[in-house]
Amino acid sequence: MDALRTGRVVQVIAGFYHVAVGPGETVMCRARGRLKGAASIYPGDLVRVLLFEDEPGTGRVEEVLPRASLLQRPAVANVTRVLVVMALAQPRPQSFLLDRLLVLTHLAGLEPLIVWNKADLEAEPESLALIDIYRVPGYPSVVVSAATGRGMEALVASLGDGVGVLAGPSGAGKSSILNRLVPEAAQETSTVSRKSGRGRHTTRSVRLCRVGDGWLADTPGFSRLDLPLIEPRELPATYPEFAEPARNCRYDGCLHASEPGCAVRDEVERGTIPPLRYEQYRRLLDEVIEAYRNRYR
Ligand SMILES: Nc1nc2c(ncn2[C@@H]2O[C@H](COP(=O)(O)OP(=O)(O)OP(=O)(O)O)[C@@H](O)[C@H]2O)c(=O)[nH]1
Ligand SMILES: [Mg+2]
Ligand SMILES: [Zn+2]
Repeated sequence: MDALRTGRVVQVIAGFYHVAVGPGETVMCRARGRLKGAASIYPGDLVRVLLFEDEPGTGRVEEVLPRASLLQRPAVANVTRVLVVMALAQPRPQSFLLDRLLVLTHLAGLEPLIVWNKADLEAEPESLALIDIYRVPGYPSVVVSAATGRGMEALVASLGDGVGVLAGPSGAGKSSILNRLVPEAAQETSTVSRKSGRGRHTTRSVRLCRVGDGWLADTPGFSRLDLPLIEPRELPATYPEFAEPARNCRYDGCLHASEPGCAVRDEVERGTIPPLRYEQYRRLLDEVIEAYRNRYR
């Protein structure tokens, strides 16, 4: 009798679904006819799989269990945490890019973990100061080094039994962190890039790696990041440290820009909200307002 099991889709390649059905046990599956179609099953999905006993290691996806969330770019289902990786040095951390990533994470309804990497290197004082500036309730953070292994337990602990994706600029050390945690992943990555060389495949498929009790996926880095089109009033809600003071702003829907009686600005003056965070918020707000104004163009 063929057995039905629940598993986690860890990779999707050319119509084949690699499904982890037990510790170290992955089966290659096709999907049942009615589930077919490019967009119906994603890495991170929990699925019911029929294991073919006469062909060990293979099976068929019978059903996709209800999905808690679907992250776009990279398309990963059921993500519970976005690990936003920034190097403390080489390259220097980019706090405005970090803000964008944090806003995007919030808009996707997901929890971030700020990962300050390359702690083994000497960093500039302004870079190190960011660790404190971003110590905001709702933004847990860890200081790590993929080179030495420092801080890796904390990172794994924050993942728990959930699904995490590594996000961040190119060169921050996302792949290095994953390789540190999952040495087998390193081998595969290096073979792939050696083989494909310069004419690299742009559509690299996402793969979830087992990390502790959870799953972690690498993503390609970037140097710029646009926010989706949102209404300006949606932006302040993505800043956790604004939530409390915003209740005391004189006007409902205060954008904490130049409105009179803005309690968020009071906190900035008092120093409880770091000026850098606020100034960058204003820059991002201007950008959002501008994009919103031009939305029909
Ligand atoms: N000293 C030091 N170097 C690191 C550390 N982590 C990564 N690196 C180096 O930084 C460079 C970039 O690391 P990657 O892991 O490729 O960075 P990435 O974020 O995956 O970059 P993309 O794939 O381009 O997005 C490599 O030369 C790594 O060896 C670290 O903790 N300490
Ligand atoms: Mg990488
Ligand atoms: Zn305000």
